[in-house]
Amino acid sequence: MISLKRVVVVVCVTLVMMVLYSCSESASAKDQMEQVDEEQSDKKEEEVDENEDDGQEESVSEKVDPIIIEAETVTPSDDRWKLKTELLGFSGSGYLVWEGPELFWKGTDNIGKIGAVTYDVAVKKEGTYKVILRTYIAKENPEKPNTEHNDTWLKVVADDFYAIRDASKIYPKGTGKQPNPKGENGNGFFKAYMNHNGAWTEVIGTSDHEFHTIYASFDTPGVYKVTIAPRSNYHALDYIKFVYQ
Ligand SMILES: [Ca+2]
Repeated sequence: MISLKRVVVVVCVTLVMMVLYSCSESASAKDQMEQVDEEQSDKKEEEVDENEDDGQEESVSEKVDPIIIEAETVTPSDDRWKLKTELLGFSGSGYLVWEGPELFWKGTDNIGKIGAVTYDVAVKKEGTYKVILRTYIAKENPEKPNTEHNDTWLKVVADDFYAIRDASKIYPKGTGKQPNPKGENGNGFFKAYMNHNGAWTEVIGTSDHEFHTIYASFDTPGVYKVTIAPRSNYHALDYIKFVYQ
């Protein structure tokens, strides 16, 4: 006859084994779930890493920030340049407007000799940059709303300073290079003009009736000079911008 004590021992041992097996199975299932979670997590991290890699590659090899020089950061020596803030939408702390006489210099050799303002341009990466002026026709002319008060003399001291329209490449007189633009130019200055009334615009080009886009190329990083000088009066200048090509 089996003693009660023996029955109790057997039952207890059986129960302990069942609990242990259950725990083992549970632990195993938990391990598997954790493994799945880790794999999914790893996959997500890989996806994130790939995205980050894409961004880093672009930022290192492709992205060169535009260089922006606010016109008002230099105080012109000629006080006929006025610092203004009336035309909303300007950048920085304002813009410059020439309120002296118009200086077209037709048939003379005086381009850039009155009212010139020179700025430093810090070029961190060598290469070619599109040169833009952000400007505004700041005086209404109902008969010629887009072709008056719309140009400024512009010179960049660079390894190459030129303008392009399709296959045409031109240089300002005074650089020793040809061909030259149509209309006035000289002493290394282009006539930089736009034809957009009523808004700030970054569109700027040169050569009369055959708009050429202006570029400057720098062979090495360094600090270069860009000079603007008044041509039309009331051609408001917000900033000069160099856009890496
Ligand atoms: Ca400005």
